[in-house]
Amino acid sequence: MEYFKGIEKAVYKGKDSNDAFSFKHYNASETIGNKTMEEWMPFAMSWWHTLASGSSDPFGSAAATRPWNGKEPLEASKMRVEAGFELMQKLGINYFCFHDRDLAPECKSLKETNEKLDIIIGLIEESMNKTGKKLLWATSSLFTNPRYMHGAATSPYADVFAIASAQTKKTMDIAKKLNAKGYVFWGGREGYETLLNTDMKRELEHLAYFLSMAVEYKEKIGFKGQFFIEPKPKEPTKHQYDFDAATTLEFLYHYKLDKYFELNLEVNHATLAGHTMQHEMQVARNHNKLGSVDINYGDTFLGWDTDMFLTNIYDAVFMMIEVIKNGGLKNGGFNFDAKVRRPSHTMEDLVYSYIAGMDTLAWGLRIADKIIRDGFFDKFIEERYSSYNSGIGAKIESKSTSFEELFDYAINLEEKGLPSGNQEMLEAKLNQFIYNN
Ligand code: XLS
Ligand code: NI
Ligand code: NI
Repeated sequence: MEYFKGIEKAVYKGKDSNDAFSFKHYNASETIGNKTMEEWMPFAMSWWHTLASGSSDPFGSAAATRPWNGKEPLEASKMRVEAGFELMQKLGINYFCFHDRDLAPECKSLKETNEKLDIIIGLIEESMNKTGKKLLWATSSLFTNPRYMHGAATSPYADVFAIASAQTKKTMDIAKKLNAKGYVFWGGREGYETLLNTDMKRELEHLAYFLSMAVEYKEKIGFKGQFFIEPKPKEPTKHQYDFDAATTLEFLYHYKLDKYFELNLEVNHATLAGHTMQHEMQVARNHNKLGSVDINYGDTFLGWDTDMFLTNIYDAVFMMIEVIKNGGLKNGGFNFDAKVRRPSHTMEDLVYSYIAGMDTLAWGLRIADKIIRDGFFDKFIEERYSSYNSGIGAKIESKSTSFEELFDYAINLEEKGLPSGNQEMLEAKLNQFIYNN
């Protein structure tokens, strides 16, 4: 059956095209710098937002018009596999990502759940072989089932920790079987609501032990994919332990897990943490930990994870600058952790939204490449720090001075006043790069 009826494979038609089903900027085989667009941006479809959720929210049931609505759950799961692969084909998206629980219905026992899951994994494997589509990363949903209400690896209850581990082991087996490029740990409910009932230190010890067992198991089964942690500061819990890039890195260093993990950063999570995505990406890049990106953005008027398809060109430019400077996302990709707005309920809307997101990033890539090749901002920054290139500055830079020497230097110093930061001039220049191209 055809799920996206009458929609052809989307092609690049250039920026003046009026065809909403075509790409205006994303031209997969076009070379930008030393890679094709497709190589710079390994796009991935998120199973949960695209196929599973159906646009339910806390105030209403699933509103999306989908061919599997009302079908028996396992039958609906099978239809989603077909629809997902058709969508990837039509969009020219090469990868997908899922939580175990997006794929198949959860049953009364773990055993029965796993049996149903295996049926769907079989179908996915067949479709992968047929189409050449690949699994960017898999993850376990350790937050949907009510048993995880107090956390999973940070639950105060040992049996819950055990079930979370069993579920993760199974999803890692699946990741290995499907040859996933990576595996994501997002601490869905690894956090707390109040310290009145929480032993934070103990919970963090448990979380670290859980991750170290995952590392051990990965080696045992020979799973070659990259492990990622996805930071998020809040939602669903009030305080999540993997708050942001810096907090997550500190946790990894503290528990000597840094060698095994990179970060999977999400735009809307950065905003919730009070950072820009560029800040998060630069923190990660400075530690050589910029692994993968969950691509979406948040509504500036709403304080939760709205997970919108990214259509903001400024965000795209800042992000792609980081990606180019990182030499690409070596082990990761751009996963559209994004959902259509609830009133955008049709199958066509799914296609429109992916095209909008892919095009925005592609446009951002073109501009970022021009900015970097031009060197205007890099030169400005270089010049701004040039007092560290000679004299006393060079001694500071090479860490070969002392408080005494700096005291003697400063005591007779005649302060000459400082240059401007020129922020507004720089912002106008950025606009010029964006709109004159
Ligand atoms: C939720 C997270 C989640 C992860 C995968 O906010 O973004 O979707 O990406 O569990
Ligand atoms: Ni995410
Ligand atoms: Ni999110």
